[in-house]
Amino acid sequence: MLSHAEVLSALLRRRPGYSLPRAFYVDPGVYAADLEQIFFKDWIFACASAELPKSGAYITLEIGEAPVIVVRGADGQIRAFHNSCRHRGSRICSAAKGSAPKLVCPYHQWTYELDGRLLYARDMGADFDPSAFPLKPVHCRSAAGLVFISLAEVAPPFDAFAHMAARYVGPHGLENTKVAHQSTIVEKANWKLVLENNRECYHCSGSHPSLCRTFPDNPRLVGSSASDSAPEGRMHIEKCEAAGLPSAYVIDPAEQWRFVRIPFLGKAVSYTMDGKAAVSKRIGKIPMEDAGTCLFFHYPNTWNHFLADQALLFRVLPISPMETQVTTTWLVHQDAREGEDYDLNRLTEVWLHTNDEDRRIVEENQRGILSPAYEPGPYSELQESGVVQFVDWYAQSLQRGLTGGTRLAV
Ligand code: 3BY
Ligand code: FES
Ligand code: FE
Repeated sequence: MLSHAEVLSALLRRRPGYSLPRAFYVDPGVYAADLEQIFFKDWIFACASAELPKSGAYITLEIGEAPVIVVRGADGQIRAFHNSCRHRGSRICSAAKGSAPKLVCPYHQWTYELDGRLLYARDMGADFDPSAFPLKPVHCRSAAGLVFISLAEVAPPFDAFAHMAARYVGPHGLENTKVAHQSTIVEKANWKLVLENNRECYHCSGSHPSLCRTFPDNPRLVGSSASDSAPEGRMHIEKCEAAGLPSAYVIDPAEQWRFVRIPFLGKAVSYTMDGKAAVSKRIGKIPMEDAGTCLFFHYPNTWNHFLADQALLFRVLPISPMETQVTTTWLVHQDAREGEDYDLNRLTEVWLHTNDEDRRIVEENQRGILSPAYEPGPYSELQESGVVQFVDWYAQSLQRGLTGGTRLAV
């Protein structure tokens, strides 16, 4: 297990433009540094606000070993708390999601309001002051219906991102959607292999027959940068912007997040086997069926697709150095009726296949990296510039964290 100093030294010695040395994908010391410097500090995508439709609706997630509960209060506000009772520390909610009028600890029934205040604790004596034992809050912000949390003492800035999310995602009206389906899988691979795989389509033609019916695997379209985009991408952006939909490639100055709207192949309008819409009711205020897909990532743990008829949200959470949980959520208009406005199988089949294909790919990637023969290999400049961008962001973030805040050039 590498020490922090050894992780830093390995970072400084890495070869840019090449995959990372083995330790970054397998070592518990690197994993601990990833959690401490990235997952415990940054904004982490938790859920859609549509997953918490009413007061008392909650979801739980674990960031490393930190269990968190995200819950909608009686006042409609979404808040996040450490999912650890102020009595003797028991987890309060164990289900992945649910609904409860109060948060009741299963151990000795200490009972909390949805805003975290301790309401009731039996037989604690006359001088017991419940107000001294509220649930510990976790920073929680929503942007265009996407809920992010941060375990940092002082949360990083959020406003610039929220502003851009309002422009690009706002028109998709996520607040007026509902969950049509959610799938959670565990991939036996380091979380960075899951992200790296997502940031390229070099593998798409060889692995994703269903996705490739509608999704262009042209690297100049997939939105790695603004400058070298393909003509059909530029035309699509012009058409959508003229219709009032922000679509041009935009990336955070720190390169943590990016938005861009790209077209589907040919006449396709959605991720279905025949390319036709999966849901007859469009979401939000999308003015046309062929708006393509708005691609959004926010490191370290989410990428998303916003279409005219659905939104697809992906949440990545590390479980251990070589295990990662991936949750996919399909959102459709809240008034869309299953069986009438959409068929669940048609809506989900392409990405259920694609996720399983990606799981196999990254698991094989992990197995091969465990080989004593593994050494970092070169990324394709044309096909894998998105991977280079992610790995550089990761290296800078980790380096900054390990050196106490100084951002060093990669
Ligand atoms: O999931 C993504 O965002 C991209 C598009 C399809 C596969 N992957 C490269
Ligand atoms: Fe929660 Fe005792 S640990 S009530
Ligand atoms: Fe893939």
